[in-house]
Amino acid sequence: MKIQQEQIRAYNESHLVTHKRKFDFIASEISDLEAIIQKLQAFQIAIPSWALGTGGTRFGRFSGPGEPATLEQKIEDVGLLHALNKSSGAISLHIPWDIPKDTETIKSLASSYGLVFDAVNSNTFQDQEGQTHSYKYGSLQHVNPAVRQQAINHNIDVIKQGVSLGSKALTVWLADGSSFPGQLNFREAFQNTLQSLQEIYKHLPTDWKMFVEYKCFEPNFYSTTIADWGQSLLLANKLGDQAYTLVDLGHHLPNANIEQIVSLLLMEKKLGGFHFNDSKYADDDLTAGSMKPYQLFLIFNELVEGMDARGMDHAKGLGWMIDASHNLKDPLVDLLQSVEAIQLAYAQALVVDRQALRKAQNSNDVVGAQEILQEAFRKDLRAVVAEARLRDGGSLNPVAQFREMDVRSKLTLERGTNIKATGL
Ligand code: AOS
Ligand code: ZN
Ligand code: ZN
Repeated sequence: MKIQQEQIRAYNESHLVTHKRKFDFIASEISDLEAIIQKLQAFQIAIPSWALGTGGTRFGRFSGPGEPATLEQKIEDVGLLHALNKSSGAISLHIPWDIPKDTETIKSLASSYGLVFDAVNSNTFQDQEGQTHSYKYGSLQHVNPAVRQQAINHNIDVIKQGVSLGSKALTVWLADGSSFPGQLNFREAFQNTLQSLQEIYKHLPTDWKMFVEYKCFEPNFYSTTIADWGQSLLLANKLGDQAYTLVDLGHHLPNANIEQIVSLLLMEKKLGGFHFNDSKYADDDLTAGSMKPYQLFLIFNELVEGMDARGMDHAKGLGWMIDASHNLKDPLVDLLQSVEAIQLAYAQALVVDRQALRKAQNSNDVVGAQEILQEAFRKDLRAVVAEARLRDGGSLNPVAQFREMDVRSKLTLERGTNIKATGL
């Protein structure tokens, strides 16, 4: 199904008076609001193809109705999100969960919804049917060179698929590591991983990036071979200018200061991008901003500050992606909530009085600095984000409109129930 522009216009029409009242109020409090709205309009966040169906946990999976079963339907789903929020204009594919049979048809389907293809993701954390070697004991780190070669070949294949789709980046996330002390020679595992990545790197087109994702634990419980930003940065530095660190917000040990990590990676020109999500415990993959909205704001505060300092285009400089898993909520509604939360954090970071903050920092005014940040964080900027959407032809309230239109029931009528989407 497609959401018609007329349906969005009609919805907005009936909510315009309330919106205007809220917007005019907040507008009177913010200087250079027009520039902020334009930045919000330009900002796009990629939707992961694996988050469009119900993920499940290791204890079970409860299918949701009307889930997408094919790549075409996943693209249709992202098209629905983008029609409503005008900020989800890209999709990130996971191969081999998504294999485009006919790239040209897939590309034109995507562009009919105004979508492009963001980073492609390789998968060497599962065995695929017909595969010669198993990844049970790792992939790019494996003690057996033949297994490493198989994983390298897969990544090269993913790059090729990505090139034909118009992607510009490869995201490598490895489950490689060990679950018991003594199982692995850390140094050898790291060096094998580096050499394997170097081989893959040679096959990157010159206008491509390689994102090296890190994760502190899981599925391995003793060591992960790329466990933290230090290890990822070490690899990215050794690989070269096209390699970057990817920060997934859920991949840190408890209470890690992610905003500081972000700031330093940006300083080193090694921040590739994000997998946005939120968590209470570990890699919970919950809705962005649902647990620690202040942290999300502080991360954006560093991004705006660091990118402005280097004259980077906020909208284009990094890979902005969501990585989420849904068990309870409708995946599409949850993704709308995530995008909204990310945009809100970005908007809040844009209204920080940077000059005053610099002044407070340089005069060791601890209270002043805190007040400046919290002043921005506590502003209700929802109407500003809504205004940016409105100007782009999106819905004033994507979540409410999705529910009001009962989009899921319509998808269920078309697709049926009890579908197992490929992927998580
Ligand atoms: C896994 O924990 C990572 O977040 C990866 O980004 C992974 O590829 C993605 O979650 C899909 O499995
Ligand atoms: Zn991730
Ligand atoms: Zn993860």
